[in-house]
Amino acid sequence: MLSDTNLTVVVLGLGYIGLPTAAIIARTGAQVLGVDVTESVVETVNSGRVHIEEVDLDGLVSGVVARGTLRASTAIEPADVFVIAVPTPFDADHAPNIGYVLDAATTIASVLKAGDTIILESTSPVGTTEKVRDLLASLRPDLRVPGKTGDQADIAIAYCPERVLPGRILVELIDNDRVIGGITPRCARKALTFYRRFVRGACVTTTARAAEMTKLTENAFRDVNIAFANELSLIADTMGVDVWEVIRLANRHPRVNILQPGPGVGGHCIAVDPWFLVHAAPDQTPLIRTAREVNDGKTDHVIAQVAALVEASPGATVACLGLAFKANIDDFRESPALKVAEAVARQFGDRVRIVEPYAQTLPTVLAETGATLIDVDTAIETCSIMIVLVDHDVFKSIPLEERADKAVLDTRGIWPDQPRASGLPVNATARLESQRLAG
Ligand code: SAJ
Repeated sequence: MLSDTNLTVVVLGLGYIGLPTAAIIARTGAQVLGVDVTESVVETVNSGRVHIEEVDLDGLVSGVVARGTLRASTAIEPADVFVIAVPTPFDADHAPNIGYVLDAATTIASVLKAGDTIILESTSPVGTTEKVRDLLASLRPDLRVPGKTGDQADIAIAYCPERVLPGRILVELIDNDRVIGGITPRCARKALTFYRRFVRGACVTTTARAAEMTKLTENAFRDVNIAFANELSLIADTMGVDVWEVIRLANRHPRVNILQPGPGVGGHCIAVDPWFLVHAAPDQTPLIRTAREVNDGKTDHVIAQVAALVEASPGATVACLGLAFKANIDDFRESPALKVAEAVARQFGDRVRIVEPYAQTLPTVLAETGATLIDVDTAIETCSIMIVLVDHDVFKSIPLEERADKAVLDTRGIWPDQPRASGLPVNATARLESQRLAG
């Protein structure tokens, strides 16, 4: 890994990817400025603290801020390298919204100079990096942009998607292989030099369009495979078979590797990015679209299962275990657990208790439903129905004797030993004793 303490870097967007990336680059000795539109984020970072939960990030940020290699601001400054790590959400019709990327490029244009490198990391529809190039060309006609003027260009522009897993971001930012797509091969080589400062994994160069599609492909692959597992869980319910056992057994085949069913797919990537492909090629994406629908449909299916369970036990209190989109993180974006909890709380109000060790208060959507936030011990003491929505370690460790008499809907398969009642979906592992529960 190379180091050059004279290098100046601006990272635009201090979120789940931008802040860890900025901190890791700052650790190499480069002078890093993190730019964010939210004043409170800038203040938090400048005081050496973090606004997001991620393993070891707090120590790293406080260290580089104390050393003076990381600062934050709402205003951009000139730099050698600009890294764009802003959100790319989708609109109501699933059309990708690259407005924040184009805003970031506009901001960069105001300080851009010959010799600079611009790297887009945000998950983006194919062609976005070229749009950034075109925007910069129109805003800065004094600079020669790549791919428009033969081999000669004053700036380099590349696309390099992140592929880190929340909870392992600092490790994976360094160890994962990176795909670096240049507008031209020269742009790719320029970006490669930058990533070699802090990436231990292989850095593979390609075109910007191929790199953009690679990122979308990775997440669509995962979504389609989770949809397969979720579809299996519905089939297994119909057949009266334990889906987790079937998957465990099928995975003993040397070339079968089925993922896990759950209450649906959440997070800001896998539940979102496949739509970028569907939107761009609607006639060529029946499989990817169906996978999205299967995974979203699984959430509706779980909501109906929970409603049936709660309705069958008048007066019983129900604990929803978890709101996060996956285990052991505090991220609730696109979370199927949150959607289930919200639907159940809207229907059953103050009979609903929420257990989420990663939340200090209830999210707004739950705040006025009558549901309350309690800890796991109180849930064990007071709730006769338990809905497992997230496989947090703290839930996995609840022994059978503390839950044997509960009616359980385990959407994550964390309690394979839970006794179950006849008449309920086998994969709900639910034990329904409505008379006693009602009492
Ligand atoms: N899930 C299942 N069953 C599984 C695996 C996951 O239901 O077998 C669910 C999770 O519970 C969660 C959702 O899918 O709701 C997504 O979780 P995840 O762990 O698959 O992915 P993310 O969103 O945390 O991170 C993903 C990763 N992408 C891939 O694995 C292809 C990560 O490497 C990417 O960097 C990240 O998306 C991103 O930013 O795109």
